Amino acid sequence: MEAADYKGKVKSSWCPGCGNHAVNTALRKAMARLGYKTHETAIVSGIGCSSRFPFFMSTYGFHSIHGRALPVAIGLKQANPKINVIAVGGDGDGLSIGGNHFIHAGRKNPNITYIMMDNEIYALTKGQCSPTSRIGTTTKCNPYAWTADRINPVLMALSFNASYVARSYSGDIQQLEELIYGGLVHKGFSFIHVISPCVQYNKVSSFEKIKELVRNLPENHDTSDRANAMKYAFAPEGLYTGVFYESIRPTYEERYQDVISKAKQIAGENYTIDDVIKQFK
Ligand SMILES: Cc1ncc(C[n+]2csc(CCOP(=O)(O)OP(=O)(O)O)c2C)c(N)n1
Ligand code: SF4
Ligand SMILES: [Mg+2]
Repeated sequence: MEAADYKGKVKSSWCPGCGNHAVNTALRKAMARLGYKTHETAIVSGIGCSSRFPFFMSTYGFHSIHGRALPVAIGLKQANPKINVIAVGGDGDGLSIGGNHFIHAGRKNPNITYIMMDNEIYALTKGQCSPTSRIGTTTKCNPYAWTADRINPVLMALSFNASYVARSYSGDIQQLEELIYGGLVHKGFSFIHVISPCVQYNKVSSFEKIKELVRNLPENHDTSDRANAMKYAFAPEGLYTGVFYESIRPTYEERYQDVISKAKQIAGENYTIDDVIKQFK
């Protein structure tokens, strides 16, 4: 497979210059390196500009409802663990309405990849502030100033022990591809936070501004040291990019198989849902 083979029939509706184009290209390149088959891969999203992603791919896709990409993706993986499941969406989708799912996905460690395209705004609905908007930001909805502190998605993912945590930005497609590739081969919940500027509604966090802020994590950064990863995630001097943290522990699907095996031992191989219902009659 070539990266171009993963392009869907639907022509991208993202604005020219939108950061999400780079994320789409980087993901397709990483998938080509791994030889992913389109019929064995599903891209799951919520609602937002970024969540239109599945339409532009030739894999299976599920454009779910706002904030619900992760539960749908986890359910899909649990039902058929052979499928490569990639959840995608925006900062609003994953940190406002879907913030709760983000926390619990990390704890459960399903073997899926989650790519968050963070443009620090609700773009689809024409520019309201999001949990990552900078304090003082003005929009049509907040003509004077945005007043809430920001969520730091990398710090958040580290705090609930997501087992692969990385950050990149849409201006560095090579790094983006490497980090997404790392997330796809990782066994467990991989989270890639992508600073992905919206050229239409966010004039504050432009490509130029983000370029000034980003810097690579030091080459000797120990990715098994979660506390140190938190220090870099928290760093006030700039936006670090690279792999912050990686650890291996049993996945949700493996733990679930354990439960099934134990239940069969206790209740017997032929115990069915009808037997369960009988108990309540
Ligand atoms: C239940 C529900 N609440 C609110 C909305 C309206 N809505 C659609 S997209 C969106 C936010 C999109 O922001 P984000 O997830 O950051 O995606 P972006 O468009 O910035 O890529 C909102 C609030 C909705 N569709 N459904
Ligand atoms: S409105 Fe912003 S986020 Fe949406 S497609 Fe255009 S540039 Fe991208
Ligand atoms: Mg957004």
